[in-house]
Amino acid sequence: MIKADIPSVCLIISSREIPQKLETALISGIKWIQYREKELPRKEILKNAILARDLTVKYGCLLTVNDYVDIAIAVEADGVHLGQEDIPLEVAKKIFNGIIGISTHNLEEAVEAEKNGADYIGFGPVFATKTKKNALAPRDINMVSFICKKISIPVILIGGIRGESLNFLYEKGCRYVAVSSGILDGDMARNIEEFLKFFESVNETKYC
Ligand code: 3NM
Repeated sequence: MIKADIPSVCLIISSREIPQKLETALISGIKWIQYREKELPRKEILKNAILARDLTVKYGCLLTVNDYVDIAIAVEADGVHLGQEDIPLEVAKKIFNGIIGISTHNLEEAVEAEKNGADYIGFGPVFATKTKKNALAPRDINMVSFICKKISIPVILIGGIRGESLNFLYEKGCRYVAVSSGILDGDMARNIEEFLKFFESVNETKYC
């Protein structure tokens, strides 16, 4: 996996968004979906992951599954996203041949994930979020910036990111974001356009 293969914008959805909001997002041009479900039994998660896989294939979009390597394998997802409490990266690598991302919240975790061969890291929360239960406090922005520059695999910033945050975050070194409420709340098509256009324009003019 090389940096250029990962889309700049990942939309995080739960089961509530499957299938209607998911399809709206796909029609609006989203190229990376993470399916993240913390509440339902695994059987239900599997059913929804199958639906999400069918739709994402139809629209040529990457699908990563949060937490569950077995479900990612079963639905032939492109990737799996693992938290610090999930099965270790080395074990996931043995059984899953796809993109593996790791959630990180400090420099130590970020360096460790890169060293162990993660394809990308998530880093956050950058801002306050209501989407994640028991989220940590927003990370120091200088630390966010340092991580974006120090880590050489893609650093996907997460937590409370909205369209209007993008200029600020870009200046701090951000090249990838994972977003839930900042896209799902309000006019999804308009929000997605704002996110995609931002990264299109910076990739054309400033990215090196
Ligand atoms: N993980 P929103 S913050 C799923 O800090 C998740 O690791 C986070 O949703 C972390 O864009 C977060 O609505 C929530 O804030 C992202």
